[in-house]
Amino acid sequence: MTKTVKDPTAQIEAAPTKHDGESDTSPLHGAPIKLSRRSMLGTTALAGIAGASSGFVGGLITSRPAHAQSASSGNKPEDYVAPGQLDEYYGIWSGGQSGEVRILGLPSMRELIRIPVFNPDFTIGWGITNESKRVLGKNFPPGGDGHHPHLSFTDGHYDGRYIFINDKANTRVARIRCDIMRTDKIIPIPNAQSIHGLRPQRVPRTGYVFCNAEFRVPHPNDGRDLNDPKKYFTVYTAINGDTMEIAWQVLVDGNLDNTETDYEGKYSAATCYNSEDAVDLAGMMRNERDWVVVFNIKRIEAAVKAGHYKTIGHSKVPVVDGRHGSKLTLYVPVPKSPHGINATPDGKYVTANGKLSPTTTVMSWSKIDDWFAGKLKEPRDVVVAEPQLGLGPLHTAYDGRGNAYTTLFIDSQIVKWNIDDAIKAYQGQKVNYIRQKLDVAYQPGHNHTSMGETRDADGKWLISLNKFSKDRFLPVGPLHPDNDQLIDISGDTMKLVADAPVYCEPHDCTIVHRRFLIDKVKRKWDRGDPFFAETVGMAKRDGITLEKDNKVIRDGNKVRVYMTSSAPTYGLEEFTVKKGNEVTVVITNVDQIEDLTHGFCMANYGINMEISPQETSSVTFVADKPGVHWFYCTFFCHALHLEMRSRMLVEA
Ligand code: K7E
Ligand code: CUA
Repeated sequence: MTKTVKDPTAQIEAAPTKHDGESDTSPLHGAPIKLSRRSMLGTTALAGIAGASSGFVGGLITSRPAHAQSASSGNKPEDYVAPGQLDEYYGIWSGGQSGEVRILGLPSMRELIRIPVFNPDFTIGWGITNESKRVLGKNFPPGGDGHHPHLSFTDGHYDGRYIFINDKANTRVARIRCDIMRTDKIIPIPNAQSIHGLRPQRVPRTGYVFCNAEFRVPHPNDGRDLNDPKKYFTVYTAINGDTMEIAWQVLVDGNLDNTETDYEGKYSAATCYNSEDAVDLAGMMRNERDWVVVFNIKRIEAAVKAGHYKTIGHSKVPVVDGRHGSKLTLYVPVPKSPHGINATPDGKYVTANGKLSPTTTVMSWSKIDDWFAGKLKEPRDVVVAEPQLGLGPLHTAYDGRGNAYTTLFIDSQIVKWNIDDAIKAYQGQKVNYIRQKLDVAYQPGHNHTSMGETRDADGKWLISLNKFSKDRFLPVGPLHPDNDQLIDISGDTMKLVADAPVYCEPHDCTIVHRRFLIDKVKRKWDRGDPFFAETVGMAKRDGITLEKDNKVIRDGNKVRVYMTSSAPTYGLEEFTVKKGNEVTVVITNVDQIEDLTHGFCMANYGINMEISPQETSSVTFVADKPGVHWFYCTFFCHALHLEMRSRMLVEA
């Protein structure tokens, strides 16, 4: 992954946002706030914006020339990581429509590895090996649309156990083990369509993994009520992160978009952009306010325990009713089609970003406590600020020093603002809460600060995940890469440091200081690893010791071929099967040396797999082509790597 040097176009716009004299009193809450002309877009204007085909993006972006000048001053750029040096941070990147997760090093932005999750991958044989098929399931769809990768927590800190990610395309949630950086569970979510928002419980630990079903559908969705949208619903889901079983679901009003959890283990919350229950674009934008749904975890658990739930269709998952009027939920009206929802690392607040409103709504967790305790009258009483930030606020990240950084999709900027000052302004004080606006290239969706979704927010780096790169890179055809920009936020002003093109479309990422992961990551496999335990069990039943035996077991039409790999040879120089045999090849890499990976590719059989040091990998196929088939090692492992090959003889 390449990067460019400092961007001299990085602009610091004089704070605050200009108020150009239009003085509407905000219709959105009681506190009178002067809104600029640009502030509230009417539905008509929004419809124009939402019409992607209208080319609004091209219209709104001022195309800047690429500045590929070198850092001739001799100063090392802030993101410089010398050859042989390790990055300070791991970046956990969603791979978007690729269905994978990518691990980057920060600040260098070097891509380190890819973790296939919902997608087949020929490099390691994901979707080919038996071990990966056990994770993917038998008839796995060809891919997935991952948006939100998040690590597991213990007491609000990353604990280095798991990464969880959603699949919007096929309504699933996956878990990746951090120690081997490999997907170990994928589960479908019942009673739902299109899992979008996802967040692991922070406190006391993960615990639950909360996820949002975005699309409203009939329940059960089996052909009934097809054209009766009033009978469509969606659900909020809590997964047990340890077992990857579904704990419970909550029926909600409206749809669900993004979700977030608190720092006390009491609540989670989700944004809703379609309170109208509409099935068309104009309808979904009709209301000036949609809402944030807050879920009271203890009350939901109690309701499930007391049996106050139903089940839907064939699913046995308890579904409690959290629609309007329920004691389990709180619906906070929030302008307008809110999208990203992000808790502050001090544990006090959660912000919902307006998307179609220039505002972000700041809610207080302790006021949410008060509301559930019956001490507040109106749901809006939990709101403590609603700063006006700019056009198209989507996601907010924090530096742990009281500042927030919100992406402005339409303005193509990141706005830095101060939370306490925004609260004072909401109370009527004359304070300027905007600290800086920085142009990004172009149209940011998510952003993320280093450690910013944990108690350990360190305020060093900010990533802006931009949806468009336009002119920033060499042209590579009509499909452009996205542009992830690295921004130094350690000082008083944000400084753009690097451009990093990425294959589309990583919606989201997390930035983890290496101290939380580096010692958890294994450099070679344990022979007892559960990832291939089932294969080990099969070998045991065949009387095979995987680490030393090279043997062919014939079992009717089934043939099991066990062999070792040790640079530069396989344990067997040949094996013979009959046409039509179902062949399982099991290879154990007995090499002990770190990084000494072998591969197994069967020529003309569409098979490749990786076998890293001390790993056992297996693959099953039907020997349907008679003749000589060489199998060879695909990972360069030795000076005689090309010679690391043997034969499968298939008798006609
Ligand atoms: Cu904003 Cu799917 Cu997180 Cu995209 S979502 S940007
Ligand atoms: Cu083994 Cu190349």
